[in-house]
Amino acid sequence: MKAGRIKQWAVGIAAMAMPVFAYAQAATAASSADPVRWQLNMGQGVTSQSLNAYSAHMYALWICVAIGILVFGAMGYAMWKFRHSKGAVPDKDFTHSTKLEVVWTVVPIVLLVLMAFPATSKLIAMYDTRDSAMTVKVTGYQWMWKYEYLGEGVQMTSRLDRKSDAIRQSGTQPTLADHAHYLLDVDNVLVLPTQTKIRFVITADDVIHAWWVPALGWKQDAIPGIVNEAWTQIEKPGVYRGQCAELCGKDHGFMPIVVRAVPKAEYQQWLAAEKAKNAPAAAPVAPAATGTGTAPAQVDPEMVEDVLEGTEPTAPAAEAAPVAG
Ligand SMILES: [Cu+2]
Repeated sequence: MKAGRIKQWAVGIAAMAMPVFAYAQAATAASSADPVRWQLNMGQGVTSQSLNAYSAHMYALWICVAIGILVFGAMGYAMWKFRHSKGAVPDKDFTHSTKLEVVWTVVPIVLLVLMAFPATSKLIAMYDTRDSAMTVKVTGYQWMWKYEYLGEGVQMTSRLDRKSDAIRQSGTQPTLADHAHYLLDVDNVLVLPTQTKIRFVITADDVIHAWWVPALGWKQDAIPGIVNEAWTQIEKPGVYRGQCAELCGKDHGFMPIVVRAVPKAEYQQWLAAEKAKNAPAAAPVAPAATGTGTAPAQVDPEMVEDVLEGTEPTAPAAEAAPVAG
């Protein structure tokens, strides 16, 4: 065999072995949600939805592999067995075979039905947002995200981290050493509890964006005037990164998403700390009803705390306000 022929065979065999490499990689890729160098297969993610997507994908892939082996095997066999040098003569009278036509129509239909059944049940589960323990409202803006923990009074905006922003504006080509997560870091991460069914309501304020974290297994459009739903239940703690997945303007590539999933207890601590941060430092206690020009009285922080906790009634305004003279 000539060198060129050997090379062709090598490339062909390597290409056919791709699914096997991808399969072999699956075990290592599962330990991290971040993509790895030379990763061939999709990630398995950290939710039931992402695992569903992964298994549907592998199911279809193996069907494709079987079809590939059968079709290319039959072609290879025919080309080898009935080659010209061995005196093979083409059958010039053959036009069609009804039997074969039925087979190559029915077999693909059966395969499609076999794939559609599990895919449909997984898709239905994906849209079932019932019985969620909490709701996070996600709003897309040019070019950042806003997260509101509904009913908790906690909200934040999340935009590209300063370091990525500085690098991108400097025009230099960053290396992994400059920034391990260049353009995939934010100032405020979305903190979520693990083992909890979380419902998302997703919308946008200006143009269409899409909220996408691959490890969660779905993406959802964020459309102005429309509220889309999605849900997740993250199985293991970790940091999961994503990006806006809808071309939304010149800085579309600079509105990453970072989810930090933590155990439930840690999430409660974080939530309490956020609430304390958001609480007004000094509630305005009974301001003077009429403008007397006097400075407001010094507020007792302990009393403010009691008022916030509801153990101390606020002083009636009439009592605190000095009589205007
Ligand atoms: Cu966007």
